[in-house]
Amino acid sequence: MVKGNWDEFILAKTDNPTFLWHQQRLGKARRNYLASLPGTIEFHMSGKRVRLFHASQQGIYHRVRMHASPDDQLRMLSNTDFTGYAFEPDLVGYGDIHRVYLKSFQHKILFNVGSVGNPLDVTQAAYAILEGTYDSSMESTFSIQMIRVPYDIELAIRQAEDEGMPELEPYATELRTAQYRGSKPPPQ
Ligand SMILES: [Mn+2]
Repeated sequence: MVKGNWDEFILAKTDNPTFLWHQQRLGKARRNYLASLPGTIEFHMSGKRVRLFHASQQGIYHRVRMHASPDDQLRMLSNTDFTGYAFEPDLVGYGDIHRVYLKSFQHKILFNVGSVGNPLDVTQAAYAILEGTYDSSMESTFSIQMIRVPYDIELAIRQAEDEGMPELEPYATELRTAQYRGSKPPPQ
């Protein structure tokens, strides 16, 4: 697991009743766990150098969208003070935007794993599986699977309602429509 923007937001000292509700629900042990998460994870797999982070090479709050310029997307594979300079990734995987995509560049790949609990492209949970020889610098077969899983969205909404989760309506609408509460309808 890597640290995301909400993992940090949710830990901040606050008077906001929604944040306080979530902090209380998480409890101390989980909050400590979130605070301990790394910003990046790096490993070799089948001869590829893989880096994972939440939002971008700049940090957990710097967002790079699916339709960002190719230059901005290619920069996702560069090194910064946030990523450190010891590793030069061939592949970068990230989250943050809740939309699945994969983009190939010369010798490099950028992919987004989407979101399990709040997908904003298709109303199905999303995740990726990287398959290859872990911790190996030797070139061999490698794959990235993008997986979509239909699930009982109405049950998830009912459970949140039963627990008294604040701001239920926008959450329910996001789960039902895969459309972010802050965004305009997508172009047809
Ligand atoms: Mn995020």
